[in-house]
Amino acid sequence: MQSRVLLVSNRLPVTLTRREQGLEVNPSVGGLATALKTVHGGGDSLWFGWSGLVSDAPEPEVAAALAPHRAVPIHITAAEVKAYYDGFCNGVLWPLSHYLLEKVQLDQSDDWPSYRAVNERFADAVAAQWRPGDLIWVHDYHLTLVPAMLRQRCPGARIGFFLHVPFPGPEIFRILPRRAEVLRGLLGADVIGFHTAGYAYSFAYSCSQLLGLELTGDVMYDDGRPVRVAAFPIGIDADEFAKRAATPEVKARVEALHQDSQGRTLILSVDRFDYTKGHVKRILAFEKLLQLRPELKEQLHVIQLVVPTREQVDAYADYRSVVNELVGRINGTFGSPTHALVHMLHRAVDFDELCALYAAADVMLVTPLRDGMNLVAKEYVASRIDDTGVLVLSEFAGAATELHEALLVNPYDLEGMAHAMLQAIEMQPFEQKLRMSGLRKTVHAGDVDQWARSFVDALEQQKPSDTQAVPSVALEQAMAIVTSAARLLLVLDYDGTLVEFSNSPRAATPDRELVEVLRRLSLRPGTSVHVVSGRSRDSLESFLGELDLGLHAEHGLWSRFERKGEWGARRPLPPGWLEPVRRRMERVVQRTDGSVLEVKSGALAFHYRATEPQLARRRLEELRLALRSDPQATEFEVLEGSRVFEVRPRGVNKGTVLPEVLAMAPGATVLAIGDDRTDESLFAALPPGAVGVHVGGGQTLARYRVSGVAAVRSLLKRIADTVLAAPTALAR
Ligand code: GDG
Repeated sequence: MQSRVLLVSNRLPVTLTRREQGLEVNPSVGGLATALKTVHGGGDSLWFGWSGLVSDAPEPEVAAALAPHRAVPIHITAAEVKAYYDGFCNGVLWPLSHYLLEKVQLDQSDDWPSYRAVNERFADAVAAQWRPGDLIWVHDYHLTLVPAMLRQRCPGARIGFFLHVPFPGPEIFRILPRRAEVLRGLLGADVIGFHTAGYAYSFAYSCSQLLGLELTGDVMYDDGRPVRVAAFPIGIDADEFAKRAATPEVKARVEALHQDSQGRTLILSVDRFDYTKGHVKRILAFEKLLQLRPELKEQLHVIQLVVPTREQVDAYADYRSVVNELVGRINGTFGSPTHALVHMLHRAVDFDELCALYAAADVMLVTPLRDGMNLVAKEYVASRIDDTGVLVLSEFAGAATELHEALLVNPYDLEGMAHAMLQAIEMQPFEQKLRMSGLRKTVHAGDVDQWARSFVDALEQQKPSDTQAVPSVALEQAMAIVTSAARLLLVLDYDGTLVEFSNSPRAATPDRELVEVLRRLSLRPGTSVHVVSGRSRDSLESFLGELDLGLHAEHGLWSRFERKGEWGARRPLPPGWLEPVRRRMERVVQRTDGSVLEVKSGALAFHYRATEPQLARRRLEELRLALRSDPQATEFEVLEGSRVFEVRPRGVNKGTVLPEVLAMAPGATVLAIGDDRTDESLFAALPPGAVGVHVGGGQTLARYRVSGVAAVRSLLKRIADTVLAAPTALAR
């Protein structure tokens, strides 16, 4: 890690408390502070976050108390604790990320404005300290808007975001009314990290479904800027747990715990007292086990360490009373005056005590209903230095994707869980060893240093986007030539260039702003405007037919050179292969939700913008294979554009239009703009000196690049606004 890192998270690694004698500073409890120890430990980093104190304005003494910890406080008001923290973070995003829809509180109108305001405050504070070369690493669901806010404030910054909770399935995420803002906020980052590939996939899917963005490999282009979306499973400081477990102090505590258990099997769970952690189902499953095997009540000793959390949020209070009642019921039914079966410890313990509990427990139950990763599972494994013990792990914890040798359970299946508990209790030492040694290897190999390093490396490697790499000065110079040219020929693609993509090709109609700029350009002296599109004649005619433009449909198969002019074809039509291929593609569309077949006179386009990406991938494979072996395959070619799979006559491409339109405007300066693979043939056919502009990211033959439709329109407006002082009469 070479660069200075600015860490940004809701809470700081230290917590302040007001005492009579002044401010007291204590380390914050929780995984994040430990996880980022290597990044914040020795180096030249700064950490931005809330100190835990409530205040209406920044307080200089708070900043002074935190300065030695290289921590920068973000003040939070009492109203914001309610609306931002308890409300939108923990009343909406937290339950939604954990699939607990009945707990999602969407009825508080202040929550979102407060969430946005606090995110703004974070972004302002970070931007004030950011220097070129710094890396910014934002953490978790409290701050999803910060990356985009920072991108606005420091456009050249390298920004990473890591989500510690699950990214829910797209159909769950869609419920969030502010879903698009949240996605846009995250997309301000260069690297977005998740615990598992599954969460990364859900995020990418949501971006595709809600914003129309596509993931290629692990990169998504947002307005031309590459955003890497990948899994970086968090680890723990495994060596530290192993080292502590071997100390005489911890060993003595383990011995004492064994004595307390009087030879019984010790079953442990450690979690914040949070409804996602699955206490209720776990206890019910345990009750089932006792009903199944009542004799076990004498042989077992259960310790549940429940760490107080979010005590102000209503849903938590209800949850706590349900759990406490259940434990009372079990102890009442199965316990005896001398042996309370289930012990609840309602407090945090110190690190040695935690290691001792891990090292003493014969069985560890980690059974959350959903969990981003779950560090407790990994900590238990790292503490089992003699390779004994059994981990029972929920398949809905991110850790389950790595810890294959655990006994995986579905926490909603009480009977299944009861059986897994029994299997764990009865597991023979040789099997324990086999499983635990495998788990320990995994946990040590992917420890927290490796996690932090791999994320920071990914961020450091992220090159500035192509958009930024192309010097805007160069495009400026080219535009100066374009706007001052006596004769100007504009050759423009339509979808993705002049208008944004929409789920149905029919819906991408030109808006008033576009019609107006094209009209002004068409009237501009010395200027000819041609739109070259993959669309059909009817579609172009209905969208732009009233304007005095050259229109070229089906990638140049058809052309109309002036308003109300006749359309002429460059090839005889229809081609013989069209009908059988159309029937085949129609059958595919019938079986593919969200897809549309566009039938043109000489081409067929399978649009799958609204199709579930994996299904689309399967259908494309099927089509590719089928068409490759078509008897008339030499007559047509397949062109894959942005969520469109097009079959068209071989040798017809947008570039074939150019010689004709150039002949009609001899000596003109050419400006060609396009976003898609189909526009590359246009760029390839440009004469020397022409200005080719590619819209968005990815490889291109064009010499210049702009970020998106809005940027194209602003170029076109500039041309329309620049009317030459002494226009020459020109052939148009
Ligand atoms: C979020 C995600 C993800 C607990 N009790 C005591 C104590 N702890 C420590 C544990 C562990 C941490 O707190 C809890 O981490 P988890 O991962 O289990 O759960 P969350 O707090 O929900 O964390 C989660 C994590 O972020 C990291 O990305 O894994 O999925 O929900 O480190 O040891 N520590 C001490 N005494 C206690 O009594 N000292």
